[in-house]
Amino acid sequence: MRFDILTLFPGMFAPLEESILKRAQQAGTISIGLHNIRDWATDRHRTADDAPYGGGAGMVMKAAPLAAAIRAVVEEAAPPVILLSPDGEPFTQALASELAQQPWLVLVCGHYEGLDERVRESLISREISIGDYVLTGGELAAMVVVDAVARLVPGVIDGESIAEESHSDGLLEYPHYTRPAVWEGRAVPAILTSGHHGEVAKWRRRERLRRTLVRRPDMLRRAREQGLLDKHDLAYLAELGWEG
Ligand code: 4FV
Repeated sequence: MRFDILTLFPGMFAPLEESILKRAQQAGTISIGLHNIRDWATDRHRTADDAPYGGGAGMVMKAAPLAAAIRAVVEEAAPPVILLSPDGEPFTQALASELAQQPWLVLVCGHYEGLDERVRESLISREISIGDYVLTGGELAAMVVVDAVARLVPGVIDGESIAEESHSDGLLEYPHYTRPAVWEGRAVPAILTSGHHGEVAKWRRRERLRRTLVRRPDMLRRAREQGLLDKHDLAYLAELGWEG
């Protein structure tokens, strides 16, 4: 899978050169291209932003350099051109899974007050928000999207660890433990050292239900509506006092 990122601050993307994403790039499973929008500014000062028409604080990213950058990167193809912005559709695990089916994504990082609306209208095919708060720029949001999508690309991390993780199937994750068996007087739940794999799986499912009930009851309602809870789940949740 290919990611192309358009930004005024290509130096902000070092986190994508570490750990799992670094290995995935070395293996050729994913590739990431960084493009400095300012390289497409044609004036002597390479200006990529200007004062807003109608007045007001802050600066707006100029249409021409950004449009030229997008057209240069997508060439004749038509990959999704995604703007990271607080006005976009909420980014979720489901959306990450959908995007991971794409062979190529182009991500546009806004900065300052945002982009000239005419670029948005003419060249942006989708807008995604990573949360209802305002960042100084779309760069961190772009890295969040690349990280969450790239790890779902087959071969980047082993499928088993994706299967039962939070949000993968509407529930939060079960708790994890590793050696030592007792740490500061806190013991690992005995079931996990019992060797009864069936019982361990049952315990983990119940932990996922209990934690989701305590922390995100909204997700439980959605999981039930989506038919993700079986009769054992519903019986256990009733035991926990869940009225549904
Ligand atoms: C953002 C978000 C975000 C808004 C103005 C960049 C900033 C500046 N992007 N999810 N929340 N972007 O706050 O994606 O241009």
